[in-house]
Amino acid sequence: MFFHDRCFDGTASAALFARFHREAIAPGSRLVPVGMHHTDGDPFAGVAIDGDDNACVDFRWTPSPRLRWWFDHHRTAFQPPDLRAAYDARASATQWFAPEAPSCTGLIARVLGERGWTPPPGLAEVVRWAEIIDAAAFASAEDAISLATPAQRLAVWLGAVEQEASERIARYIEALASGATLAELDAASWVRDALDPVLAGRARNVEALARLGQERAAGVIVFDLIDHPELPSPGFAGYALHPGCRYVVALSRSHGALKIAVGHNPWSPVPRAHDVGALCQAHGGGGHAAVGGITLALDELPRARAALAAVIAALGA
Ligand SMILES: [Mn+2]
Repeated sequence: MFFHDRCFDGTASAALFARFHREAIAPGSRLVPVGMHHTDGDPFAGVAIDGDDNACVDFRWTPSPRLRWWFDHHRTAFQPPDLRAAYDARASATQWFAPEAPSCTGLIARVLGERGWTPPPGLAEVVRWAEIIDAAAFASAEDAISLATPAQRLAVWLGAVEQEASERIARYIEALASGATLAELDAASWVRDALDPVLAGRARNVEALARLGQERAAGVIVFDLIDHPELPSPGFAGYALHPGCRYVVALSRSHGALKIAVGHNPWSPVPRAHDVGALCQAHGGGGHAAVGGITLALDELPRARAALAAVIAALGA
């Protein structure tokens, strides 16, 4: 199971589809989750697609005939773009692309629901939260950065867990697929040991971020965190700190990579004028119309800085 790593929607999609697969396709099958990241080039190069059955959720399409199941809602799902023609020509009955879907988890739930399969209550709650979190469907930036619910805390944990990250994220997916609730996972010791320090440091981090955000083009707030590896990418906190901004762009060094995160402020009075995912794609990344990212290797700082400057210029134009 290939899934969008460190993402609430990606992991929720993996758990939901694994549950369906186990109930309806191959009873007793063992799930092996493989986290995927948006990078330039082919993210599947050198990746073995060698399960007895193979699925990819909330992540790019690959033309490998070994990939049977596929669900995605990223506009940049086809890279290079001519893969779209190959996907359309195949017309597979087990692959779905819905760029208008608020979340991939919601897309999977809808497709399977139309075929008569409904998830157990714990996973139904995960679907509801994926629809809210992936589409930033919160009333305000303050609501978005609230850590009042297990789902929002787990979304933070997914982005922050460092030690044995792939094992723990695989354990999280398996637990959700097996019926654990978000509240149970939020209370689990193997989640709390990484989550509690993040929650404790959150207020301090927001204060530090408040000092670092700079308006580098009209309505474009930039957080350059290269010299602050202790700080997380601001996420929705960028909009809470700069309520009037149009876009937030952050360059950070985390999880062994350089990352540029780009987002349109969902609560901005000014409508979005750019396709953020397409802009990121032009520099080796990908994403959605309103949110995107570029992941580069740690030794590519000059390239990352050039991409950052180009993104700022494009958004400010
Ligand atoms: Mn998604």
